[in-house]
Amino acid sequence: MASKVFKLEKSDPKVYKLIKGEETRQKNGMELIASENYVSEAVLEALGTVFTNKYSEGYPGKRYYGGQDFTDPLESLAIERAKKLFNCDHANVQPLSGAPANVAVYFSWLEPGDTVLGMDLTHGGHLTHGSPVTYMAKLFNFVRYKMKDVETGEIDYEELKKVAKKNKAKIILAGFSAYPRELDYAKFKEVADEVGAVAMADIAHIAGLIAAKILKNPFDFGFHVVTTTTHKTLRGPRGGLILSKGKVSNPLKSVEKNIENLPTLIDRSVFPGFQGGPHMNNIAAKTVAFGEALKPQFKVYARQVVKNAKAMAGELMKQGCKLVTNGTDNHLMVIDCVKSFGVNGREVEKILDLVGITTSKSTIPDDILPPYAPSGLRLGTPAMTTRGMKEKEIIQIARWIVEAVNNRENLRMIRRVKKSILEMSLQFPVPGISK
Ligand code: DSN
Repeated sequence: MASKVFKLEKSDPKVYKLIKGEETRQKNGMELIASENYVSEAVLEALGTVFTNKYSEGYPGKRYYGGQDFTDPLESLAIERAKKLFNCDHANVQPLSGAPANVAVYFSWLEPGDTVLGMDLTHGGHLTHGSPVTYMAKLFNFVRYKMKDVETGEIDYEELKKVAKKNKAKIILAGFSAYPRELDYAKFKEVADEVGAVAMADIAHIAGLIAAKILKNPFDFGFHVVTTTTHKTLRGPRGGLILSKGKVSNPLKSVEKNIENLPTLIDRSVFPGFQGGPHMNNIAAKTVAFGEALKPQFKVYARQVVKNAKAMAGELMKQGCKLVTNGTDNHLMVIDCVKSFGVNGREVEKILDLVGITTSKSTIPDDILPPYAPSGLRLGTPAMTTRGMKEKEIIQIARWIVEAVNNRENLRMIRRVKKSILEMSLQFPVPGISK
């Protein structure tokens, strides 16, 4: 790796300088964005290889270009590892990221105007689950479900069933990007069965926790399709993945539209339906990450992510913060900043940037403030756990967060917190970045 960067320093010093700047930013600060993580050096190495040069439209053994001696076994290995990790019949490793993965599933099963039932954005759902600002919302009819009780996070399953029946939903989508609790997959599946819909889960945030068997796997409850990104708790390169149950057949031949054929319908939807050539360097890096997630150490990591999140949530509440659902069962939590600090999430994000803690603002359930300056702030522990932090450090970080925000007008205090953050950050190196 070092020699490649050295060459870049000569050939394009401007880009080199930006890469070095980002390295320093990552090394000197703390990453608490719930959807981010640090990949291993092995994943980074696989990403920067000559596989980036190769076109491989199609699937292993069935390509539209020659020269697939090494891409075919690579993609097959990725598929096998993904199936083993998530216990399913098929894996499509080609989606470029989470949004394209979700869209490819919609196109595999829906006709224009069909209904998808997804979680409300302010209650923790994702843009691709039907936000009116997405193109998908122009094509399909997205209806929402919410939590029944924002103090516990319990979903309103009765309402969900009613809405699914009324709208003849074709996909029931369980998944989120800012919900701190476990979902009751059995209840989602029951509704899907009752209305004859596909049961789909978007596990982008919690894939690593599910692969490590720390959280429940939707496939154990009869789900048909699961989508995910590969770069969050799963700790791989940026990318998407679609997992499914059913019969796997030749993706070059069309098949009848039924639930049994979902794996093939999805393959055909990803390519040629939606995407062109897969990014084989990215698939190489995904394969390495899947291999890492299959190792016993990954289970230890994933368990610590959740322990750390619970410790952080507990300490924040002890310090007087109001958290959405009053805690967490996974890797993330959402602070109601207006109730906790009297300022919105954007302001808190900015204050924390000043001291070297990176976070992301977030809406809270039925937020009355707009998404760009919402009431909440989302925090997560996957990245700092990768750097080796345990409860002791995480509790200290929670204290610094509250200290910095409560003393935001006091420059001396802000400088002091920043110094402490830098000192602790340097004790926990980022993989792939020298000390
Ligand atoms: N942008 C991701 C997140 O932060 O949750 C989801 O796509």
